[in-house]
Amino acid sequence: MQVILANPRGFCAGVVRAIEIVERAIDRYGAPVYVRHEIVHNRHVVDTLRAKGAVFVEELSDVPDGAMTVFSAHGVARTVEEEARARGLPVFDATCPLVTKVHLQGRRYAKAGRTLVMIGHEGHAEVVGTRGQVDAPVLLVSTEADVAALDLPDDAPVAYITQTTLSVDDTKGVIAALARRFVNLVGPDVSEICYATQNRQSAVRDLCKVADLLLVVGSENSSNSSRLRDLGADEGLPSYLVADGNAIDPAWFEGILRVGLTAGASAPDELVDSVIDALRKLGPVEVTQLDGVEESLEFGLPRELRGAPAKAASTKFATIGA
Ligand code: 0CN
Ligand code: SF4
Repeated sequence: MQVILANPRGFCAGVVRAIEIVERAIDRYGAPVYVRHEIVHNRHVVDTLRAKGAVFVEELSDVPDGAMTVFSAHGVARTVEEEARARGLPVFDATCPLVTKVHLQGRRYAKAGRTLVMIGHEGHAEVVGTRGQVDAPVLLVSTEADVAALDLPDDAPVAYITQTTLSVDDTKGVIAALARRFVNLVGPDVSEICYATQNRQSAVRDLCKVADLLLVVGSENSSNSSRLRDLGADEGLPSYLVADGNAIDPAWFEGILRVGLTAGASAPDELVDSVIDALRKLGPVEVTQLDGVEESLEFGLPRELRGAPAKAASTKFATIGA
């Protein structure tokens, strides 16, 4: 069997920064460090950080007074920031700068008097956070049909913003539907939203041309990882989202010669390795990698956490519980 790796794949700059914030906070201030929501949507990352002293909670009310607190990469609503401030909690904000950029866009458009439409998935942490960062109603659409159903006059001044981890193609379709309906529409170009989402999806499209089956390493609740799996399915390949090598079902590979393998932005390389190891148990495997865009973007850490790397920073995300 040939295993062909997509390029780029796996960790993006926002995920690297978010994980490093938790590791360095534990290293500098000691455990426990409370993290509001999964720092990134990957069970192995969460389990590994938990083993080092991170405590994951969904609400700030579960954080004891005075405890060091981290906001996840997906961002939080202003009410959460205000609650933390009112309680005097020491906070490191691991919101990805590209998510913060969307918050700022939303506020700017609302200030200019435009009705805001967010393209995203109801209930996703980033969508909840972004809608809660704008002091104005933010209408939510996921599909072109949702655009048709918006209760707004066609000549209303409208602006759109988007969740960062959507299908780039679907988003283009929804933006086109907005543009067909609203004569006075502004919003960012899809290419400005998130380089990592865009690059991982283009890499999977290339991969689908040379593979018979697609494996995406990532957690079920990871939006960007799920979109990679969807893309494979749309391209007509049997496509599976797998947490790690243990999730491989040998029956999937009967008659398959070329396995395309990628990983979502929140999935550690070690999990990709565990999938390759699992495939080797089925028979001889040759691993190759496609050429792809080189990524060099890095996001700076909060001032208090800069300097020498945390002792823990080189952690390998072992497949805990595997
Ligand atoms: O899997 P993630 O934690 O988040 P989603 O893809 O579900 O949004 O990946 C990091 C992306 C961010 C923010
Ligand atoms: Fe930031 Fe994009 Fe990574 Fe999300 S996927 S953390 S927006 S770089």
